[in-house]
Amino acid sequence: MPSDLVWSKLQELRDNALSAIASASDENALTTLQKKYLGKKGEVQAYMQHMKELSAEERPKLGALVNEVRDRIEARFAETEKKLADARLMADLKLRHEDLSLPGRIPNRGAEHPLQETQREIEDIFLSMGFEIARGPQSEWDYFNFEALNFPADHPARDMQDTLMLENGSLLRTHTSPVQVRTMLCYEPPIRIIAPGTVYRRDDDVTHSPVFHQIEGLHIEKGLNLTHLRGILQLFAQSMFGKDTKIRLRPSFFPFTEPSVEVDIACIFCHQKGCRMCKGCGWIEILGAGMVDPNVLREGHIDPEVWSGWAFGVGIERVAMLLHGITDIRLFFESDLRFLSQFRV
Ligand code: 2U9
Repeated sequence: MPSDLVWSKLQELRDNALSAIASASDENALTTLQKKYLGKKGEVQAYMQHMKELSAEERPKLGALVNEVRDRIEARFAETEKKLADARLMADLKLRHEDLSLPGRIPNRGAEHPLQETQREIEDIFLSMGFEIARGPQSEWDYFNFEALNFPADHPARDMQDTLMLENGSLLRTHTSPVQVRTMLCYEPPIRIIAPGTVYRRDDDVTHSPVFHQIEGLHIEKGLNLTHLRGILQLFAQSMFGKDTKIRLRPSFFPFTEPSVEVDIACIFCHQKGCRMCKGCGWIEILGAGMVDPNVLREGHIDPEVWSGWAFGVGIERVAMLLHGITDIRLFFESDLRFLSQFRV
């Protein structure tokens, strides 16, 4: 074929192909056309056959022209493919009666429960000071919950009025302290742990729930005294309630600590001017603590002549109630979205 004829035939092929592709009615027709024009045995490729009929200087020109025609056809395929896909989507949407001009439905966003958030914040403070998290069972033996913790046999907490007993002779732990007893028995000192978890007591009013949550801490090391306890609890109170928070230690009594203290923070609501939250006295109780009783260390196979320890216990609900100004503990357990959605960040 003379070269002029090759050029014009090739251009004709290009124009035919471009208009055939543009008017393809669906994706199947498009596949057929793709094979017809761009397949290995397709019409564009066939022009390469004419190479040998051409002179040496015409050959690269034909090559370039064939490439250009193929690129144009490929581009038209891509455009048409997208046009057909969009049209199919629109048709589908029409069939499903979807109106894209309607405003979207915003899904309900979840959030961390305020108790979970408070627990995590307390954990983070102690983790940053080198404490590790320890956990244990919620059904416990009397030994780990009371006996090892120096509770006398006739202590009222051991009574069924105060503790939920299970049928197999075990009980629902009334504090997370059994976790510390188990840790002392399993690990050599020094020990630096916090024990967060659910605990159970026969209590039910606006500030007490039969199921609540605690974090207890235990630090056993040589030479510890009440000033170490005070320092750590001061840091805890400042991290939790603000860097200017003052604390105060008052003498108290727990069977497992000697001496025992109750720890107050200067009222975060009235700054000690006196209000309903601090009952006018300027201080709010947040936790109990003390030096671990030598009897308790001995139960944990730790020699009180060599090691000393301090411990504390804090109610997570109590901290969360103070942080958010909540006066009824039951709100935490009712799963009412009007309450919970207020904590979304
Ligand atoms: C071991 C030794 C000592 C943990 C302690 C308290 C004081 C305390 C209460 C706070 C509010 C319980 O949730 S609450 O009602 N806890 O006052 N807890 S010292 O002492 C321990 C624990 C384990 C082996």
